Amino acid sequence: MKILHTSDWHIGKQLYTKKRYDEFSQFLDWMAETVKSQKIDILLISGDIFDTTTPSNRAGELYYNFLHKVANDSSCRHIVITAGNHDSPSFLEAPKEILKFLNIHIVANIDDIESEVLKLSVNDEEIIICAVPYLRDRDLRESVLGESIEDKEQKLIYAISKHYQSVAEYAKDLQRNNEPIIAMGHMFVRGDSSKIGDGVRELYVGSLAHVGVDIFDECFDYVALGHLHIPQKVGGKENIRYSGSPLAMGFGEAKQQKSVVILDFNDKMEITKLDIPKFQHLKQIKGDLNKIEKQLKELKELGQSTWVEVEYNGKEVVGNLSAIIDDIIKDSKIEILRIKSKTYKHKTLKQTKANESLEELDVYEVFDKCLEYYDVEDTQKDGLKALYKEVVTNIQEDDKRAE
Ligand SMILES: [Mn+2]
Repeated sequence: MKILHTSDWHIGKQLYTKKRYDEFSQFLDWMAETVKSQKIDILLISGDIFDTTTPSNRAGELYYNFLHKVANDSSCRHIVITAGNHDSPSFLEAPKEILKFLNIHIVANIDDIESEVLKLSVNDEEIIICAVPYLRDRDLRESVLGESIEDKEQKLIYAISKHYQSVAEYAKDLQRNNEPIIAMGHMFVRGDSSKIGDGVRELYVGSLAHVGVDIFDECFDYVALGHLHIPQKVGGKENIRYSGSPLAMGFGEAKQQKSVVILDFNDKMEITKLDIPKFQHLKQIKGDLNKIEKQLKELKELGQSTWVEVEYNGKEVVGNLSAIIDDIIKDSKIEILRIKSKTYKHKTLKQTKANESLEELDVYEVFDKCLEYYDVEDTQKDGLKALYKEVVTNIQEDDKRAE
């Protein structure tokens, strides 16, 4: 039996104002082809299928076409999809009953343990999948007025580990012939190899509990995690992994080799990583004017279609930076998606370039500007930023589709 583990597709994700449907479409074709050529029996997608709780029609179309293609034209017997923190549980679950006919199993809510634990058969073999979606604080426990952030986090960690324990017990009860058990999850699990600066951590983890790798029962042969975008094992364990996102979700991820995990259950489980091709070159260029010019010229020589983010950090103020850059990249396949300037940022709250708009700033940058505007003391900034992050996360998690 062969299983493919992937996560964090974020279909519909834009880079600044640039839409990426071509890339998503090429990736989904690659994925459908891989499922077929690798003779995958079960496909596991551990959350964050879509980038927002209200995906566009185009994003939805890509997703359903993919599901149809795999269900219709491959050896794949089952697809198991769980919701991540970016997904709308009600949007994912709306077609649940009809998708069941195609052996596509959607778990986005934690109604009861029974619906999270699936016993799937492939030919004459069986396997148990504990399809645990992203666990929201409000789904797990009642909040208590006046509790501190630390209190809240401690209780959440306890509730998450209790949930995984009940799922494990239920799975063990279902076991008849020592069938393998796989758990899925979408969360931040503390281990040694998680790197700071993987993008996700700073953006979303602020208000997510950091559970330890010990919450997973020994009965799990493999834990298929989603949420972090860098492929990695957790706590040095071969069988507890983040598959990582298939596309670079920001310029910070441009250098990473993206991959999926393939599990082959014969006598014992074999784990391999399969690299995903890059469908669009992204490049982050940083430095003073000289460095930026040099790197852009080198990139132009390569002649590849490349999307670029430029970060100017020279000392002197260059008023016509974007004109200089436009001149260098003239007649090339380079597109500049954004020019950031550290130099200006700290000097003024005015627009850093003429066409900078609120749309191009992310919500955190707007808040930073606000803190500067009101001359907030440095000592207060971190606390305020943490609270702000929590508010933003709660808004992102609000299920706009539910009603
Ligand atoms: Mn996530």
